[in-house]
Amino acid sequence: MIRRIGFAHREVGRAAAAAATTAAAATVLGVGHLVAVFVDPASSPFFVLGATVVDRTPKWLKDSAIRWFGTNDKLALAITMGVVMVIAAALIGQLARRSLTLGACALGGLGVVVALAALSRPTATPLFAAPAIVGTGAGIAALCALLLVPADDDRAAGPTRRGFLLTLTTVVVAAAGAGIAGRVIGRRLRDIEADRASFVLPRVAEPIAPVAAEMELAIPGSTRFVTPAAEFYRIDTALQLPALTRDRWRLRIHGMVDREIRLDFDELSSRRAVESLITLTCVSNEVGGELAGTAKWTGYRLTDLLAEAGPAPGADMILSRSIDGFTASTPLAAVLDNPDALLAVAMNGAALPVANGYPARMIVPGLYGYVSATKWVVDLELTRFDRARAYWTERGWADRAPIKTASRIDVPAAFAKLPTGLVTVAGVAWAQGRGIAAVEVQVDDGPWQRATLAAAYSLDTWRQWSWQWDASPGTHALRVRAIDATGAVQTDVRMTPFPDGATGWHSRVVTVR
Ligand SMILES: Nc1nc2c(c(=O)[nH]1)N[C@H]1C(S)=C(S)[C@@H](COP(=O)(O)O)O[C@H]1N2
Ligand SMILES: [Mo]
Repeated sequence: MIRRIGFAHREVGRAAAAAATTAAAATVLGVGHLVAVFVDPASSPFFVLGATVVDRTPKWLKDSAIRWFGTNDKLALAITMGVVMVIAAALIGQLARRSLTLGACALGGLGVVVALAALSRPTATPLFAAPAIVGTGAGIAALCALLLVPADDDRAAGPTRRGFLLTLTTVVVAAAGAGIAGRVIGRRLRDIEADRASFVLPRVAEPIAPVAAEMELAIPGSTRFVTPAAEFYRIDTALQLPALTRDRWRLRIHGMVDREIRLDFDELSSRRAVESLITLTCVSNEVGGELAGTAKWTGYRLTDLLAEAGPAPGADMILSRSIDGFTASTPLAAVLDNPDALLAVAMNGAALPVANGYPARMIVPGLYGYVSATKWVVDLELTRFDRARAYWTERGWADRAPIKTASRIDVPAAFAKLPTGLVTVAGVAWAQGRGIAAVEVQVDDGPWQRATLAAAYSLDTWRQWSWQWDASPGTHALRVRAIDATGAVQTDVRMTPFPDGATGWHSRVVTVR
């Protein structure tokens, strides 16, 4: 005798339905993350969603997010996304409670949206859809396991609580397990830290001058002349750091050139290595902000690499591209014949940290990072400003972005309470390409007074300054401004970072008693 095996919809309450769909959504993400290990880390549904949100966020919201959360903006995004997903899953739960088919269709629909978003990532291959599709399949299966019971099972309408809770726990543990397994296997497969550890610093034929003692004022609380790699600011659009090992790295130089060039890391390493000490600055740095740092970069002259390709007449832009799809447009003139414009492979005598571009990045003195400092760089296309745009210039930021003169008070701290008498006021000032000639400090509406400058290393590095203040009781405003080596005084006109860098004098209020 043949018995038809059927299933019946399990009757659950609102909360249980929400829990079931949330567990199903977690399955989509967990299983998707595991599958992504074998496709590409960037195809993981969670990162696809995050990266799509980052790229589509309107500029004003992105700026506010950076202002509110600073460098925690990525954590804030992850939490917001998590909350939105739980709410969406709970809503689908109410649908699934009435009709499992409708619930499964809603989940499947979202899966298709994520798969399409994955396919439109800059580095996508057709396989990028796989994690979302497989993950969604697993999510729907989990939902069925939770909301269906065998039809002949008279417990369907009876005391199903224990069975449900057991299945729920199993699904949540399996989803988390898949996600964690994805992370662990992913780390093993692309053990980027092991790759970094085996990096050997290239031998530099002519080392640059060392940093002399007079360049470092060593005032407690004030910025050090060379920024340790671990303290270097980090700004990029990458939610997940690219894990690009040296053996998989390739550089292609193409476009308006006589000969297209392709290099692997070994071939790059056979070129002549050089060093330069450069202060890198982010255009998003607010007046008094911390998004600048100085490091010794080791690498290969961009002008030498470009000469191998032979830029065609008429080319005026290098469009550099990162493995993660980020692009920057650098004026060719800023690089040609500039011995300090580098394809850098090391920072302060060690391999670049992964967050700062391992295994290779661009460094061009005098230009804000978004138009010059592409990390994880794999492609240089020679083109023209009237033909191409880059990640941020497409979003309204300036095409040409030389770094503006800036000065900053590091000590005393904002709103510090100080004893009457001698107080050391100190900080840094930069005007890459021009050099700092003087720094002046003003207390309240008093006269501008010259600070003492540390010795200059080069025009392209910041300079420390300090000033002894005979502080009298009361609340005072300290203000700083720099004068560059062309004689231009730093402007007091307040400008926002958008579209080409903030201006204005940095000031701090302190109380003396
Ligand atoms: N691939 C990639 N490279 C990038 C960016 C990015 O978002 N992606 N941001 C640029 C910006 S805006 C700056 S200021 C510098 C910052 O470099 P750092 O993180 O090493 O300090 O990197 C540049 N290179
Ligand atoms: Mo930046």
